[in-house]
Amino acid sequence: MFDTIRIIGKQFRLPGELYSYDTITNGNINTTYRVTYRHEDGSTKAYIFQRVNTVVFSDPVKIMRNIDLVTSYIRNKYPNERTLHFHHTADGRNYVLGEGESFWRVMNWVDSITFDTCDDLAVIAATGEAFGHFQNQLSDFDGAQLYETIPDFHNTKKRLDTLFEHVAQDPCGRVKEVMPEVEYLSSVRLKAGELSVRYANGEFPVRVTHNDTKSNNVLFDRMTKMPIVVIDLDTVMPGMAMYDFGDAVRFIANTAAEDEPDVNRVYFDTAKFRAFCKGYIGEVGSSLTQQELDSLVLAAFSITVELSARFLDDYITGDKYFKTHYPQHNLVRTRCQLALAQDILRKKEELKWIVQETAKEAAVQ
Ligand code: GN1
Ligand code: MG
Repeated sequence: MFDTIRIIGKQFRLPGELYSYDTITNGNINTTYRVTYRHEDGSTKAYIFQRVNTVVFSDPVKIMRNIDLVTSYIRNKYPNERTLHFHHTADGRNYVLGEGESFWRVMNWVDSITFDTCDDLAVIAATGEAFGHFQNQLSDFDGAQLYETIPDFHNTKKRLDTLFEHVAQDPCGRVKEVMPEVEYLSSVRLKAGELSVRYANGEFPVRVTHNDTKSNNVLFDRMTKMPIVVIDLDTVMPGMAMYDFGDAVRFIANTAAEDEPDVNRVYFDTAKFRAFCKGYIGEVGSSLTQQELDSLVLAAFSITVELSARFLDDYITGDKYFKTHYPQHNLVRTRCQLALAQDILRKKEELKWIVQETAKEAAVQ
């Protein structure tokens, strides 16, 4: 790996000598390294090297163009804010091809911390602010310029349709192990697909959205615990604002990890939800339509069901999409997300009330 990284770094003309690297393990798709170079005077500089998964992202050159468009737009509009900085080759490309058609990009490493799980309500509110701010930053960016990285990425109805097609085909003979999960998903199919159908019918504004709003996609300052920048721009595409909200709370308000094997530990934490709402609605509340606001809780449920359907689909079709760390990893993820979805449904009236109260408070401030 050392040699591979050195060859890639050379093409980006990084100064100094390659010194060390380690793997960053929290992505499920791309492969990410933190790489350090040492300069002649003994100082060091760190970078993020990323090998893009070209099975999932079939046209990564276009993704890099999207990222370029989005980051330069934000840089021009907010010159004093931190944006991601990607390196370029001598001929001006922000990527290089390595051995075996591998696709690499390099960005500056930002000294920061990220939160996979978090109990600090102030940090959760700040995460809401960061994603809300990201949405505001792109509120007048023309989404038509963007290549659609993965079509129907958050089309929950289609995700469920695909799952049930694969259940019928049962390509790996695993469906018999997952009948309770399939039955539950079948019982909530219509409800979970509702917002994506209404979006396709033009009932909600088309916004430019992040589409992967896990809390670990916000970099925080180690000392102040304030957000520095939103990362992972691979799936920035036109979409529904409330799905960004929903995906974020799915992740941050879970009392356990996304792949917690003991479903008795999996709950939707209403205090964390309230904290995220405060940050997010405080930022974007005034620009959301009433229909969007009214759909935030259903979006949280829908995307949690969507994730369980995606994990289950991957499980029954042979674990080809998400990285797995043990044989039943996708099934464990499925069950965890289903437990979470059920809890969201149980608490939905309370959650809707929290949204309304937060929106009222944001409006009077
Ligand atoms: C994938 O690789 P990562 O962690 O950024 C996935 C998201 C899922 C997430 C679940 C392109 O994101 O949609 O929500 O795993 N990204 C893609 O952890 O499918
Ligand atoms: Mg991602």
